Amino acid sequence: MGWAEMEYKKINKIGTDVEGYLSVIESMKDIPFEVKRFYYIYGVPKMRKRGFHAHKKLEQYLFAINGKIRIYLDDGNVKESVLLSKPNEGVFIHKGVWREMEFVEKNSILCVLASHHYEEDDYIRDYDQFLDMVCQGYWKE
Ligand code: T46
Repeated sequence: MGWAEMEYKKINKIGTDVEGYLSVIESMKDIPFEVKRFYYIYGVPKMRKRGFHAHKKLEQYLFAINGKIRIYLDDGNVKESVLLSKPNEGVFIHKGVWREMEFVEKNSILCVLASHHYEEDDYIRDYDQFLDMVCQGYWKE
């Protein structure tokens, strides 16, 4: 199991096939940050990719409430992918990770819990700039 898959996280699932299920995610319990923003991405054509960026400080938890979405992650050294295919599984993405999201099935819906409000200045949308920042140790603690 690689680093990206280690960030793969099952969400609890309460209920049965008879009455249906309820899943819950609580800040600072199930995910290691206070949620400041929630957004969702939908209506994306099949096999279309989005993302192509990293974040300076933003941390996020992604889950597919419907359909199948492959998340490609790259920390500048290691590349991995995780398929989100159930409403009760998600992936935590640290700051400093390049991401691409491929909408494998039509009608897939990607939900995102985010640690900060929207700031365009937090985005690194140039891959070479991202690699330079990794080399310079921008995200080293
Ligand atoms: C990420 C992946 C998983 C806003 O105005 N407010 C927001 O909160 C967001 C997220 C986006 N926007 C605007 C900015 C762009 O004009 O919506 C437009 C589409 O955003 P973007 O091209 O960044 O969308 P994705 O799907 O490539 O990336 C999004 C998030 O932006 C990003 O933080 O990690 O989902």
